[in-house]
Amino acid sequence: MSDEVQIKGEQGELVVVANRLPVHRTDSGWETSPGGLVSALMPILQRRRGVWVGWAGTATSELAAFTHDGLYNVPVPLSEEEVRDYYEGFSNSTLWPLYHDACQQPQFHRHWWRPYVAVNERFAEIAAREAAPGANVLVQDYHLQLVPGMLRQARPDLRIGFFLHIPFPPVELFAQLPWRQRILEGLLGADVVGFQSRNGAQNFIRLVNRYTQYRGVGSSIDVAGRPVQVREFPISIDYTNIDRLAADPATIQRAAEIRAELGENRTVMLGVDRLDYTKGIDQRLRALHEILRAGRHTVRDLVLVQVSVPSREKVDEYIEIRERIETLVGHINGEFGDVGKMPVHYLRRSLPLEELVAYYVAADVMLVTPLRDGMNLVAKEYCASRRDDTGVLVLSEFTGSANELERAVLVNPHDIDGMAATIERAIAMPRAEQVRRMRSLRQRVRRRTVYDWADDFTAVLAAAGTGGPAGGAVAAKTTGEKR
Ligand code: GDG
Repeated sequence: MSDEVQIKGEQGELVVVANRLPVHRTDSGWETSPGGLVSALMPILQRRRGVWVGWAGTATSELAAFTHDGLYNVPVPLSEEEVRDYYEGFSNSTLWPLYHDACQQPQFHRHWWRPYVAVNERFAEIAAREAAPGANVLVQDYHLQLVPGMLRQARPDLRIGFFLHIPFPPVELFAQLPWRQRILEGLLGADVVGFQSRNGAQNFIRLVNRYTQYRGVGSSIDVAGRPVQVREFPISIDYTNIDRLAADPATIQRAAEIRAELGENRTVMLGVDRLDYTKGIDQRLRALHEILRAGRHTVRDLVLVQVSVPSREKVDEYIEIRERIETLVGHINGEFGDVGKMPVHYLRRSLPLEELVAYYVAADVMLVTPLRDGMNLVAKEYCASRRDDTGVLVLSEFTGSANELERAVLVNPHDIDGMAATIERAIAMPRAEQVRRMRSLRQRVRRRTVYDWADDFTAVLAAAGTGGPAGGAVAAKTTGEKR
């Protein structure tokens, strides 16, 4: 550990504010949580006296700040009621469905809004306390949209960036939100507001023009003389890490075992998602049902492995979607399965990353069919794992990834028959076409990694606000080299 590492009690030059800390508790203590965002931000955080402010993931009163892996973690305490109202309620039953095209009915409750405000205030207060004079603060995601405004009021000296990982909805949908103006003004506290796609950025500017007193010109909004940059920063993956795992002999061996277990001559299809109603898992299963029902494919030549990671299990809509998916799986297996051969293998658990990559390597066809998704990293990880340039990515046109991965086979997940026909086309795709497409997809993913995302965001932030071009040292590249 270098001597630049944050020392307890010292304020941070770069502060990340996110719903969750980048660590989780295991029997042997804290462990860094896997994920591209954490790996991308870690190098700059460790170099720049970084602080991460976030919830530890369980309802607690106070938990002392601690250093782990060279990063100073400041836990934000949440009570059980706050977890229910701010997290499961307003964040995941109001904002999450509303921002995903209202593909489930968003619920509007004043008794969720008030805790959302109170918890945002707590995050902002702690961030204000932990940030050094003139520090850069990166606020993450829909749970904390009021934090930029609150922080700006408390600490006008800070340079504040906000990034939304999920879609930002069109005017007609966002307009339903009773607290729409407060959310827009909260976000306008930032110097840079980042979205996954141009659409999200444009929706935001339109909404600001319609529902606030401020006006946007091009990609900049004038907030009482203070310019706010609004831009898209499409997030990506740690390509090198996935590519390296896919090349590992142990992964290749494991992929061969998976294929042997599933049956060498079957087309292996794969789905990997959090168990969420936005991911289109039930639509995907219904398309498979159609394919088997039509009789052109049978359980002997086709298999789907569906990995579903448990998520937000206390929220009603998540309990319902789980039941719906499990009923469908049972239905398809009951109707089309045979002793020792099932069309759907349903794994409701999180796999270790090495195992997940082995599944990517084993799969002939990857099914990524969300009804709406900010980006979707699974699609990019599949491409990064296909070192021999084979494999077909079937990708919903309603994902952020579809903006970049043009050579995927695009589908509309609402159109079950259309999706069934497209999946059949993917199954039958000649190897030469697979290779042409996958080569281009891999190149796209390799060219822009999560490190580029972090570099771009921090560079725009450093040039924004009070500091002028590259005023804050965060403009320094996250890594000396491209990863
Ligand atoms: C949100 C936005 C946006 C999945 N199963 C396992 C596992 N995973 C990992 C994947 C991937 C990540 O989880 C999922 O990322 P996605 O992007 O697909 O989806 P969300 O969780 O909804 O993420 C999304 C993202 O934020 C980033 O901005 O792209 O649009 O909704 O990395 O690999 N990892 C392991 N085992 C599993 O079983 N280890």
